[in-house]
Amino acid sequence: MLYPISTMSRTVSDLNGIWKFMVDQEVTPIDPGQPLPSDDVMAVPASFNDQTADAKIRSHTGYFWYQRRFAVADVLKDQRLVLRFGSATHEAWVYLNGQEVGHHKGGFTPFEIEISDDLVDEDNLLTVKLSNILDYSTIPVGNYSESQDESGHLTRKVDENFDFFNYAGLNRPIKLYSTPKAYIEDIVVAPAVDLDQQRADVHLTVKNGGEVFDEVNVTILDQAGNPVATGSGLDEHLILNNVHLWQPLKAYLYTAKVTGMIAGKVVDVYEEPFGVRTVQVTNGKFLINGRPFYFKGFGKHEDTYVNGKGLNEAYNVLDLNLMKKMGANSFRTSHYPYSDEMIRLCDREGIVVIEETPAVGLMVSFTFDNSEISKPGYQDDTWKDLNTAAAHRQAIHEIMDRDKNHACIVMWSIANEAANYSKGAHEYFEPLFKLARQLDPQKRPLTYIDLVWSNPQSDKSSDLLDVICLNRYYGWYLDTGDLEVSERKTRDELKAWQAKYPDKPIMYTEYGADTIPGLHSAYDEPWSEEFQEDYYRMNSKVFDEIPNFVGEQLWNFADFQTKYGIQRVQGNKKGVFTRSREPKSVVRYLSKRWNSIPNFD
Ligand code: GCB
Repeated sequence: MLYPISTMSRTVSDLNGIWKFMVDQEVTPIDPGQPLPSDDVMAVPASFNDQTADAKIRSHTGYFWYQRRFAVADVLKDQRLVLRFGSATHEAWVYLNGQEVGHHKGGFTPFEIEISDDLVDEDNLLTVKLSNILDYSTIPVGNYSESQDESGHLTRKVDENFDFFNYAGLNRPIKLYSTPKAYIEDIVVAPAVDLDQQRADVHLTVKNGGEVFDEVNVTILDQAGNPVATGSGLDEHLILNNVHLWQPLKAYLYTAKVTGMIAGKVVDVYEEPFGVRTVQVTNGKFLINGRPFYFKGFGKHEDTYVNGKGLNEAYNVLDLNLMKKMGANSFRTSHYPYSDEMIRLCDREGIVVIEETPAVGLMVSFTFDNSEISKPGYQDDTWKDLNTAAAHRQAIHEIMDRDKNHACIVMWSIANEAANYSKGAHEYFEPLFKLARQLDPQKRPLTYIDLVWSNPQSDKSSDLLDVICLNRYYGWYLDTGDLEVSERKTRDELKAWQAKYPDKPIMYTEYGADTIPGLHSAYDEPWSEEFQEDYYRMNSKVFDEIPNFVGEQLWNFADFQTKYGIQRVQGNKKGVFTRSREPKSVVRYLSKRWNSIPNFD
C-alpha cells in the first residue's frame, strides 16, 4: 500500500479537523444517511477518550459514530478517488451518503476505499461507525463481557489484557486522494547490496492498478534529486554504484520515481523514498551493513495528553530528538504498528525500528506463581481459548503491505509476551513466522518478545526466533527492591540463554521500574528516582558481561496512560521521561552511558 502523496498526477485532501461525534447507546437505531442526532464534536486525528469532560464517554465501550461532510472539486470528478483511513480503532464501518462503502477490523493499520462511484455532486455525508470492543478473537486481546440491567440496558465491558489505555477513535489522518484511472497501485523495493563493491542491485516491482499502462519507467534519484539509475518495466533490477548506505543516525534516502504511460503520455507518477542497507543475524551478532549493531533505546507508546493514541507529530519529532540527545539509536513500536508518519520520520532521521504487530495479551491466565511453568508439558488455557490466529495473520499481511520498503525497520516482532511457555505455542507461532518470512521482500529477522516466565527451559517456540528478545523486571515485579538478588538472576538467565543458543543474539526489549518524578529516598527505595537509576546501573553492569548481548531497549520512553489498577498511579510510571517529556534524573545516567557506547562494535 502506498502512502498518499501529491504528484503531478495525484492530489491529496485532508479530511481531518472537527467531526460530529456520538456514543451509540444502542437504544434507537442510527441512520448513517442522516445527520447524527448529537451536538458533540471530536477532533480528528485523535482518540475520543481524553477530549471529553464526561467520564462516561471517556470510558465508553461499544459502538460510537463520527460524521462530517465534504465536497470534491469538479476538476477531480473524472479521477479515481480513494478515501484512506490511517487507522480506525478498532473496527469501522464506513458509510457514504447513507450507503456502506467499507469495513475494516484492526485498529493500527490503514485501509482504503475507492469511492469514485458513490459520490454526489455537492455535499457528501461521510459517517463512520466504530467499535472499541476487544475480545479473544482480536489483537490486542481483551476480556470482553456484557451485562444487562432490569430495564434491559446493555453494558459492554472490555478488561484490557494488556497494560495501556484502550484509546480509540479516528486516531490517524483521514485523507481523500486522487489518482488517474490507470494508476500505480504498489511499489516493492528490495535492494541486494554488495558491501565490498559498494554496489546495490535494487529490485523494483511495480503493480499497475485499473487501466493498463503500456509503458512504465523507473528512475532512481539520489538524495539531492539527481537521477542515478533508470529502467523500464514492472519488474526491474536497477544498479546503484558507489551506493550511499542508510546508516543508523545517518540516514540516506533515495527515491524511486515511477511513471506510468499510455500512448506516449505520462499518466501517473509516484515517488517512493527508500534506503539501502543490509540486515543480517550471524554468530550471535545483529549486523547492519555488515557491522555488529548495538540497540540503545526504548519500548514506546503512541500516547500523549489529550490526543491519546492520536497522531501527534510534534511529540514524534520531540521524542526522536530526545532519543538522539541521549545517544539512543532505536525503539520498538510496542505494542502495535505506529503511524505511517512516524515510520517515515524514522526513515529520515536514521532511527532504527523494531516493528511489532498488535499481538499483545495472548495469555489468558497470567499469574505471578510460576512454580508449574517450567515443567515439561506445561499447558494453560491460552491456546485453547484464544481465537486470534486469523486477526494475527491479517495484521502480518497489513504490516508488510504498508511497511515493507522502510529501511528503518530492521526486525519484525510477531507478538509481545504471549504464553510461549504453554503447550500449543509452537503450533500457533510456526505458521505466523512462516507467513512473515514469506511476505517480507527484504527478509528481515523475526522475533517475539518474551515474558519472564518464558525462560530457556520453558519457552516452547524460541527456536523460531532470530533474536532472543526479553522483557525482564528482576528487582521490580520480582524480588522488588533487591538489586543484589536481581543482579544474580539477570546474569544467570542471560548466561542460560546464551548457552542454549550460542548463535542467537540476545537483547532486552523491556526492563524498568515505576518512578514518581520528584520522589527521593535516602534508602534508594523503589518508586524513587534513586532506585530507578540503581536499577538501570545494575542491569547495565550485567549486559556488559554477556558476549551475545546486542541491545538494551528499556521500558518505557515516557510515562503513559493505562486502565485503573492498584499498581498504576494515573498510568504506568516507568518512563524515563514524564508523560509531558520532562526527564527524570536517570536520563543523565543513561545519556552518559549511551553516548559512550558506539552504535557499532
Ligand atoms: C510488560 C509489558 C508492558 C507493560 C510492562 C509493565 O511486560 O510488555 O506492556 O507496560 O510490562 O510496566 O508492567
